[in-house]
Amino acid sequence: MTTSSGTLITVAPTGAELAKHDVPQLPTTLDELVATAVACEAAGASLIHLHIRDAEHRPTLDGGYLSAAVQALREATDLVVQLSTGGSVHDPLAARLTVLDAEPDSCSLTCGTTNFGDDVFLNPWGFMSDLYVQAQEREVVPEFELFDLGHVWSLRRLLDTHGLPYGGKVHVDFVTGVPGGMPGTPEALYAGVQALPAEVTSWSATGIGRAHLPILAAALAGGGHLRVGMEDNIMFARGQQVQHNSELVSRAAELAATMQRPAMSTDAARELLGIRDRRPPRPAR
Ligand code: KMH
Ligand code: ZN
Repeated sequence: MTTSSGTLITVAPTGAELAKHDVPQLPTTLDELVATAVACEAAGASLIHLHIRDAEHRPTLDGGYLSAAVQALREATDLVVQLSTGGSVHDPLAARLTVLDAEPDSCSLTCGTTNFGDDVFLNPWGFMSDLYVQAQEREVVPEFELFDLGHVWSLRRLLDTHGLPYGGKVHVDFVTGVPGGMPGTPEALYAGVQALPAEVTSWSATGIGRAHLPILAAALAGGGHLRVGMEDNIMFARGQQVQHNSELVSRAAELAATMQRPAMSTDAARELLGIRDRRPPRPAR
């Protein structure tokens, strides 16, 4: 794994856990998502990790909603569009596999079951394996979500069993600080980084809640990339809620620039991740 000169900034704007009535500024409608994506791209994001909500703002895996979002974001931005296959803890495994029908550029692939607060986020081997193979067949690049150290070994098993993902790159994202997963500490993050298989070409990290800033700083210091967004953290500072995802992206981009690894372009992100270019032809913006 070589340390990249730029920083991939992923924005995860919505997630499946927060309720719109609790956090009204959470982008849940298609118009809000598109406006968020445009602002976050301008602020330095190159990849968007998407959970989609229905007309009642509830998490949905409905193919119509997912396809509409993928298409709208491709038309409005150059961002790499990644759909969550994790969904919400209540989504059945079979429905989570259908996410690929919406033809995203990338999909999340969590490498193991984890306790998730009072719930269980289910990712048995058979599901991971099916998702991996279907993503290969559909030329969708998986991002391996590692919530715990043991997930690194499940990634090893996926690579040994099925070979490299489509595009030949292996990008992982450490999701730290979920109650039940690895703690959001630099020590835990670096233990995971040190255990990564040699095939891994890049890694990013995010810290849930209070772990947001320590993990952001540790990821930058350790040569990793960044994920930010209201899916993971809604506090910008003590007593100050995030009003727009772009605030988090801007701050991450400023820190990355200070660390001499400025936010990378969407083209550089596509190359880093081995993404097939599905962008529609259009006049230069
Ligand atoms: N909502 C969590 C249960 C993913 O997007 O792949 C799972 C999650 C991971 O957010
Ligand atoms: Zn997610």
